[in-house]
Amino acid sequence: MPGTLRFILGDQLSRSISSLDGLDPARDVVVMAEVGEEATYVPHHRKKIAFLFSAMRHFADGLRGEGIAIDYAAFGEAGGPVSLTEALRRAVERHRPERIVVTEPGEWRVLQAMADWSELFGCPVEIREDQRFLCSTQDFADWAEGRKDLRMEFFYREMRRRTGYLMRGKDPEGGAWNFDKENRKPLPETIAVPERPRFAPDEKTRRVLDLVARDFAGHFGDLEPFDYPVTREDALKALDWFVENALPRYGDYQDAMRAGEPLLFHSNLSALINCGLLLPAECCRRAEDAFHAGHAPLNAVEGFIRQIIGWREYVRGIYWLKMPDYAASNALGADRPLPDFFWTGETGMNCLAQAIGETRANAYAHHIQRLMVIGNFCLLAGLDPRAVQEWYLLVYHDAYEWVEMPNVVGMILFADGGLLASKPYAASGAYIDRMSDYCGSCRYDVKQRVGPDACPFNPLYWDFLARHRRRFAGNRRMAMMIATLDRMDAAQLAAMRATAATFLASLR
Ligand code: FAD
Ligand code: DLZ
Ligand code: SF4
Repeated sequence: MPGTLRFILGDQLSRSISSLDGLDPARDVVVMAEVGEEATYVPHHRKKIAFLFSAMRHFADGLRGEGIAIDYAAFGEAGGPVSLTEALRRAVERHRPERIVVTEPGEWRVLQAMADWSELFGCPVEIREDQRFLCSTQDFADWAEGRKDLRMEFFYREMRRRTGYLMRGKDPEGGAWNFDKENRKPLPETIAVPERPRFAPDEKTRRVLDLVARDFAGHFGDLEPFDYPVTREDALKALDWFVENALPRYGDYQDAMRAGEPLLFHSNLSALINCGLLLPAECCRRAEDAFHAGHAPLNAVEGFIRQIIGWREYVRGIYWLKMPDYAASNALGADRPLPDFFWTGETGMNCLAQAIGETRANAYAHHIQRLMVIGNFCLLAGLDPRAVQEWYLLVYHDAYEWVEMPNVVGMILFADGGLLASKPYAASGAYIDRMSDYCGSCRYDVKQRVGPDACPFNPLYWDFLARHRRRFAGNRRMAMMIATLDRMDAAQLAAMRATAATFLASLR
């Protein structure tokens, strides 16, 4: 008797995924497919493709080990499917199921494709909620309904109450919801960064690395060395390592940067959470336990939990609330193409060379590098939001549109006109100098604002404010900066704007 086809996407690698609920091993078949369309709709970083293909293969083998029938299309098999829809069509032909079950996808374009599946295959398709998220898209829409202000902080408090993390009855642990002010320390030279565990590729991963080297040679980024976890077991080890070794200092140095240290005290768990090898709830619970055991301080644990039940859930809510129009947002009318150095990392600006170089090498940069170095540059230089979205979506191992787009459109570019951020995250070189050791070995001088040796962030910052003065004049959170701009000597401002123009004209 025909059973149910259960289609699992590459970022749905959780044993508890809703599409596997009620699976009958005697009748059902799980379908998974490595397809060119997903790997190339943007040309993803080679490490990201290798990570996902390998994690998919390990996950499928885990299910096989439970006696579950798997229909798995490996990439590059002769006549293999090129798209998710094509993969499913072939599986339907092979198995003639009575229905198809999927979990809602992370991207709007894939949900659009799913909407056609039932008619296309002549078979009922059930799209189930993704219960790995702690707030459903409907709950988010209900929360947003009728609110003028959709700030993350209000949403986050609701989520703390709802999950009970770090709560003492009705009150937040420590008497405050947010310890962000305690999470902005520069990292003193005397503090060493702990060595990370490396997960050496097994045979299965080696085969995937060969495949990616052969078939995705033109894609961005270094493939080797590859040492990221690809199994649930290793993902749990990575979580344990983080909680034990890095979480205690995560809070204090969350915003810090140091040359040659891509991870500092960050978790590097985002790709594991986003593809399903770790669940957001279990990461929060482990961090909370570390707080109660006296192993990690409140500013660290609150900061970590806020990123996950606050920012992560919030950006997903915004994405589904505002798509499809959100993708085209461009409130500041930015249109400059991406400079070449976004691909090569070759620029005299040491902070950008470090952040982009590490992105190339690792498919990873931590939040402050993404936000205050690369993002800040994109904002001040007026880079085209569509090009910036595509870049962030393809270069990071944790990038899917639901999380990348609001961070780019709303957080770094202010392209949604202030829906997500109450003011643009714009900063001059002084911020980067305070939070990093990058400036000391830069060819530019962070103290100068005019001329060929001036740190480009300085003239770009004032040029940005001057360009958008009218828009920001009414924003109370920008009042101080606008007042400083207005007090500035006209000749000095003109000289800075000329320096900015010369710099921008030099970008290729
Ligand atoms: P940690 O600092 O250890 O944080 C813990 C966890 O919190 C992360 O693993 C992640 O799951 C979550 N988190 C933290 N900040 C955010 C945030 N702003 N939005 C959503 N989740 C968050 N994150 C992605 O997962 N995918 C993306 O494609 C992505 N694109 C980004 C683009 C830009 C322009 C910016 C500014 C941020 C982006 N982020 C993205 C958020 C954040 O930078 C990464 O989640 C983080 O750097 C991942 O490293 P980590 O696991 O070491 O994070
Ligand atoms: C990112 C990605 C890549 C590179 N490859 C595949 C794939 O071959 N098969 C698959 O099922 N999923 C892949 N993914 C993840 C999808 O792009 C992701 O599921 C959608 O973007 C929806 O979030
Ligand atoms: Fe970056 Fe300016 Fe510092 Fe150079 S001087 S590292 S460009 S902030």
